[in-house]
Amino acid sequence: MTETTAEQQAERKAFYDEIRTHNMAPLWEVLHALVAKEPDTPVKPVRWRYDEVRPYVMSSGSLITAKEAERRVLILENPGLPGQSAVTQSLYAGLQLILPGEIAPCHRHTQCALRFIIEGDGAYTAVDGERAIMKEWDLILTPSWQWHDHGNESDGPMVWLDGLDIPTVRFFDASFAQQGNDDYQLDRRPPGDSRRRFGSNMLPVGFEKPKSSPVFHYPYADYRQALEDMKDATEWDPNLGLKLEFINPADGGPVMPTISAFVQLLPKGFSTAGYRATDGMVATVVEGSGKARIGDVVYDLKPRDIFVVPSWHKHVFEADEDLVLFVYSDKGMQEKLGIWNEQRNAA
Ligand code: GTQ
Repeated sequence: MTETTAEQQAERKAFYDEIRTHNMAPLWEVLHALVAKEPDTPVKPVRWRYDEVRPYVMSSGSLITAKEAERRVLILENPGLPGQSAVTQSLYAGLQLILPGEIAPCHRHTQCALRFIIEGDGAYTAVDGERAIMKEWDLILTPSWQWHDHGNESDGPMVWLDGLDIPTVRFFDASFAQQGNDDYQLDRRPPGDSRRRFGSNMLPVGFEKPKSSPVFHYPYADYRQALEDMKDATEWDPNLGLKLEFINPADGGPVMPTISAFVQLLPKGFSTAGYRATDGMVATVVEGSGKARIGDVVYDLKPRDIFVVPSWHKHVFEADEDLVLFVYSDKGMQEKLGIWNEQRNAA
């Protein structure tokens, strides 16, 4: 180690001040923070208990209409990223409420979105002229630049988890958005049309491969059955239990370029080996109960609770009963960029 004298320090500081006026800065002062030995995220583990936040979601219903708000959503903000409307560095999460008889008017944007239904049954999201009637635990996609509106013709409130790539699109300064001329779109295809066309693992020859999955509705009944069927036939992955990815059938890749979505089953009594990966995850409990240990933090888990596992945070999931989690992350985006990493069996 060479010693720096007070004189040298003063000389350097004067130099830094001088070059600052030319919008320059010395790399050597920040090199190791910029090019970190391993991920060092400001994102914090956090958990929202649904029982605690539901009253606020419901109260928002009497503050403003869905139509006036355009989207009546309470943002789930990571406490490590205050004021940024971000749940991880790349992703956004929110709880959207739509009451009986309400509509959330038609718009489109470059941001990709997924909806994961937390409560209620029978409201719809229309995507490019096709309605998906949503049930509890269904996954709905509204890919980049597709017209979408939501409406509730059921007789109860509907609440869903919105997962968007808002921070990613902001990072690239690539946001465009438009309002529809009308509040809702005309039905151009019957409900279920996309699933019937594209959900059988077949595509028309010559079909131009879409960037996002053309199957924009993944009903719980179907994917839950897939988990159940694989449960008996599968060797459990010690790190992941049984984790399935929702895919774009056109290329086997993530459902949307910026957002990957998964469902994970851990059988009663199962405890995962310590695991970490560079994709920070947002998870919600669908069924069962158990614990998530994320570093030193322990969350007991109940259905509808939502929690964040930040990038490169060692975590263990324990299932007290068969535990089903829905998870979304930026894994596919990182893989595309060649920077995704994992550590299995992390002590
Ligand atoms: O439903 O289109 O939570 O545009 C944030 C932005 C939902 C939506 C959000 C949006 C939407």
